[in-house]
Amino acid sequence: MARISPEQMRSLLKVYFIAGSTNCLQEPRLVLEEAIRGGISLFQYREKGSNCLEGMEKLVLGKELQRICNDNGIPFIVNDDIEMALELDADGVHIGQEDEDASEVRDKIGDKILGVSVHSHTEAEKAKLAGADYFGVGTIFPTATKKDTRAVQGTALLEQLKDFGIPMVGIGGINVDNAAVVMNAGADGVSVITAISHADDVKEAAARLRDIMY
Ligand code: TZP
Ligand code: MG
Repeated sequence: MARISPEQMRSLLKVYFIAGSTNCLQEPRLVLEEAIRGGISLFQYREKGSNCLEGMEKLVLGKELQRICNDNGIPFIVNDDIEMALELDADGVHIGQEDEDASEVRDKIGDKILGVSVHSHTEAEKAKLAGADYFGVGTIFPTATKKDTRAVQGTALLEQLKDFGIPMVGIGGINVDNAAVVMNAGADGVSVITAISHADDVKEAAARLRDIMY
């Protein structure tokens, strides 16, 4: 398989749902199925936080969520855990600045999708050189989901990184009320945890985000 094209990547980033067991108010499989019915374009398995699954349990849930994605034609991305991504033969990985070096990760995963979180022009330059397929840009708005986030930076960095020509997705506190602001600043899509996983109606929440993106 060849590397994903920027055009394909941009369309996958539109409604990028990220979740693990600790984010979901209902059974994670049900949440993912509903989110897919609502129209998400990409899914990231991010098993983090207190009481998150580890070891075999983490792997088993990953396999189940991956199967749901595969059955529905939604690419499955793994957060941080390169070993697990390789073991599952996931479609890609997403790493932050505190994780393994992006160039090394690119070497390990071959042509799989590589997403890198960036918080500055310098980090973006490095990620581009390492072969990132997309940038995760944030934290855009305040969020309660990730306790160790960098400073909230609004949409300014999205504007600054447009010229890199690398597909970009915004992250952090994004919901139906502010998603359009993120898109207007130059993002190709929005990545959300709470806006979908905590919604009373998960399918409708995903569908409403999708409506904004298209
Ligand atoms: N990285 C920066 S903010 C964030 C991550 C993983 C959490 C986003 O979660 P939410 O609930 O969509 O604000
Ligand atoms: Mg990470």
